[in-house]
Amino acid sequence: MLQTHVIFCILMTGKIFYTNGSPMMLPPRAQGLRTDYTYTPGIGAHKLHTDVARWKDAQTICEGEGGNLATINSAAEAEVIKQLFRESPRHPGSYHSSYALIGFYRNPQRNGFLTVDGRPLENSGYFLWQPTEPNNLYGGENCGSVGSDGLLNDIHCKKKFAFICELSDLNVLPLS
Ligand SMILES: [Ca+2]
Ligand SMILES: [Ca+2]
Repeated sequence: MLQTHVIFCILMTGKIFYTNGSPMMLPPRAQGLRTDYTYTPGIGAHKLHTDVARWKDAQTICEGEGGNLATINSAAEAEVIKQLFRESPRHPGSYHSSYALIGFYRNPQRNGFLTVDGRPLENSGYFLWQPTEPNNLYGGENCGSVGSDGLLNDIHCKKKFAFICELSDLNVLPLS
């Protein structure tokens, strides 16, 4: 019976949902989770906002949802993000719909980039750039983005793009 229920959930949702790293076979609503995020076992909870914003405003919106602009920590997480682009390819008002803002920025003190938790981007587990990036085009590309190809690009902080939020582990737990 349990097995039947599990298969039913996978067929209905296309995803296996989880909290706290443990398998969970009920959809987010039944677990008190936000339903506007995509939950991927072992990777995290992500949402592609197609209502465009500047990087700083995007980070504020993500914080309001209990997370941050996303940090990509693995090639598997990049695949999750590529899928979000496939599901929502059009971002009205975006400077470029092939990009979404994520949680890294140019280190103001030194060369290189930091993730939103203040650590070097190189420590995130994933730092594959698009060819010729980061190029700091016109000298003002101090904010981080990911392309629909799952590769990184530095872009201008004042231009508006779609953006990807990621919930921290604690905020993936059911609301009490
Ligand atoms: Ca992540
Ligand atoms: Ca660039």
